Amino acid sequence: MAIERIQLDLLRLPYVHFFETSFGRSYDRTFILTRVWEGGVCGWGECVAEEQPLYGSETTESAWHILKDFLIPLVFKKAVVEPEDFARTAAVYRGNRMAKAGLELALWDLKAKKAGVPLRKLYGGVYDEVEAGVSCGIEDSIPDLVARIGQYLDEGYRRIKIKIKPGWDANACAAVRARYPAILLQADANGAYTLADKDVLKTLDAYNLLLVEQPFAPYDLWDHAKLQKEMKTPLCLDESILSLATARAAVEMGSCRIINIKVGRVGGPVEARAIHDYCPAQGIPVWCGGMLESGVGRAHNLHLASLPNFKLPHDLSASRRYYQEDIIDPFIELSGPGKIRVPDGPGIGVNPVEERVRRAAVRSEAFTSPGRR
Ligand code: OSB
Ligand code: MG
Repeated sequence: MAIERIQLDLLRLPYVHFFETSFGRSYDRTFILTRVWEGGVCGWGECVAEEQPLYGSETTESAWHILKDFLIPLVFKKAVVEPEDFARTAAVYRGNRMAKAGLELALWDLKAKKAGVPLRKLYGGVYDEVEAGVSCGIEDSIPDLVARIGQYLDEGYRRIKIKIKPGWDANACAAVRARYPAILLQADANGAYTLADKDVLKTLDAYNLLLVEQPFAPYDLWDHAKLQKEMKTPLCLDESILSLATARAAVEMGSCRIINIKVGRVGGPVEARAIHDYCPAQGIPVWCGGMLESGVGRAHNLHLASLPNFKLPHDLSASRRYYQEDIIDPFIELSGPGKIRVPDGPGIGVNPVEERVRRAAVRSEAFTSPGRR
């Protein structure tokens, strides 16, 4: 058998509430939805590249180009169907990990659907429910942030992450801690600091944070190691971890004590799995990060997060925390206080609604295997 057809859709979905990080504020999400067909079965994936190259170097347009001109032709030319074969074959091309992951994810959904099992079963996942968490952007004021966190706690979330940047860091942590002394709290800087800010970062030790995520730039493993030596709070790396090789370098250097795994950032589930499997023997817990995915990407994250070394609460929230009308049916919801069930049906276990996909699409293109038609 071989993949017969692949479709890309560029979608734009408005957020329920703006999302601001140290990179800036955004009001909607543009991303690529991927689909692969074999024998009438369709697998779905999502490419998490964003409109601007702020978090990572890829963009929706660079990913579209890499998918259209390199990865999709490769799938057809080599008759690749198995996701593991795709990962190996696509490795001839450097970087462009989000583009690669977008296609590999669709092949995993297809594989699980053909086998008639939830994707979690193929991965060897052990949890049928995972720990949720909500990532709170920078707000107009500290009271706004405290109020918004109160709203999420009322909805049942138990672990809160706040975005920090110079000028919105210790003050934000202090205010949130004063109001909610007992919640699970962590902070994410998205690389907004340098070693010159060491003293401010060290004051974050006072707020009993689960972790501080990515204080310095992605390539700065060495300065992260210097900071970790002087901080009690575990550092967690996100943007820095692009592969098993960078994970190993970070761990061996002492740059972090926790790793955030994002399937898009590391190039797909095969590489994510390799990092997940390497970490336990090093004493490094991992958790599943998010990229404000639609329900397709988030369902994929839920299945991945069912693997055994995902030990800390994730950036996995309900559909409505992000979007008024998620593209999937049913929506993802909290299944109990601070928990989300991994969907049970075959594959990712949620169904994109064609009509909503069409309404959100700004561009679509289908590719057919040259051997067919
Ligand atoms: O750094 O974790 C991050 C969103 C976009 C880009 C980077 C990050 C994030 C988030 C959102 O924090 C987490 C989520 O999807 O819930
Ligand atoms: Mg992060």
